[in-house]
Amino acid sequence: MGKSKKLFALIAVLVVLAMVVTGCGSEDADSGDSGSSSDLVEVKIGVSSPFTGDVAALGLGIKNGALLAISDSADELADLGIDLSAFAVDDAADPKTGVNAANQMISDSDLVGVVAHLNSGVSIPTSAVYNEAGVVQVSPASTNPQLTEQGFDNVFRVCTIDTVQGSYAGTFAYNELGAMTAVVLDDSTPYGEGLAAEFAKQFEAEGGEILLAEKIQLKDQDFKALVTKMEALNPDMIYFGGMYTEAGLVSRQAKEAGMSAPVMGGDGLYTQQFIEIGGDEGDFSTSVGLPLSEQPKGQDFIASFEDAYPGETIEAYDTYAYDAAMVIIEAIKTVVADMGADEVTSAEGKRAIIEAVAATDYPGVTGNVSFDEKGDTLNKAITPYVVEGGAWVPAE
Ligand code: ABU
Repeated sequence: MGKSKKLFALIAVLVVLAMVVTGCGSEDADSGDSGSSSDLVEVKIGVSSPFTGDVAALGLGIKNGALLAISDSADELADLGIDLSAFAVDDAADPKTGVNAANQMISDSDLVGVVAHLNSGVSIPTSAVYNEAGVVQVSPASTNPQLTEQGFDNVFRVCTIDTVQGSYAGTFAYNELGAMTAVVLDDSTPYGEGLAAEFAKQFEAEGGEILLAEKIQLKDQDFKALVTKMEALNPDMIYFGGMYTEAGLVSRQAKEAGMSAPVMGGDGLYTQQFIEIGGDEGDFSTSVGLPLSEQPKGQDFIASFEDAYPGETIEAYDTYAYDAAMVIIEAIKTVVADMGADEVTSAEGKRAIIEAVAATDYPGVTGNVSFDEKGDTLNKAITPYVVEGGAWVPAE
């Protein structure tokens, strides 16, 4: 697709989507520019993540990435007889809202797969809905191991898991940062609890000492009592299992109280928003995969993204959402070749899409995408980052 044509198509998608999301909450959004679609088979890919709320920066990035992939592929799919569009629904990072979003998407018989969700606490309960409906779920960002341990053969993810990320962080904190003691906090979500536990296990295995382990709750804002408790223990590090809003507030309030220990967390902190909220110079995070500039097709993605979303920031999971959508799109192409366009939205076609995704061997933006028998990516790269000069930079 030519540059201006692609931009026009994407703008059309976003206009429809904006009307829909700000209006009744969700609807399908035509993302193709294939002219008359009356002779084409309508096929939809669901996209669901938080478009609103405390973690919307990462969630909107997922929407951006997935819609870009759908827009980039619309012409090629039209040539194959498919009118490809997105069905985007806000999950608000909330399990119940997420299950409603999943039910809303699967009620459309044209839907053949979903790029969903950001939060493990949403991906895990919704996976049963997608499994029952026989549609493929590819999460770009949910890293809790439980998601792919339920025996659902339709569930995949293009991000690695928190056993990999948490143990990497434990070793990095002890061996590379020289932290001997840590306070470990988590936000009581499946992601936060799991990541913090993996960090603590590895940190202790390396020889580190956990001085205190505490839970906070999502939307907590006042951490003064917790900071007083942490300050008395004088830890070398505060490890935070959770997302950037609460982590940024913990960092700010700890520094305001005079603590020098850096905050470190996982991919949930890897956004400029963490720094805007209160993350400080010398704080650390890990995130899955390689830095964007080192991703195999990262430069191409940056160029496409800047065309499509001028002035917007590329967030941690945009390229993962792009690859998640492309994996589904590649599977649709396989099914068209094997069964014909008319069969793509049949139960057999949707089953064949699941099987094609399981067999994925795709050179994505983030690297080669392929899955193990559980549906987890074989790309297990983790990168550490540090806040330096007011931005996250690789810490290696
Ligand atoms: N992996 C970061 C996004 C949060 C989650 O997995 O719940």
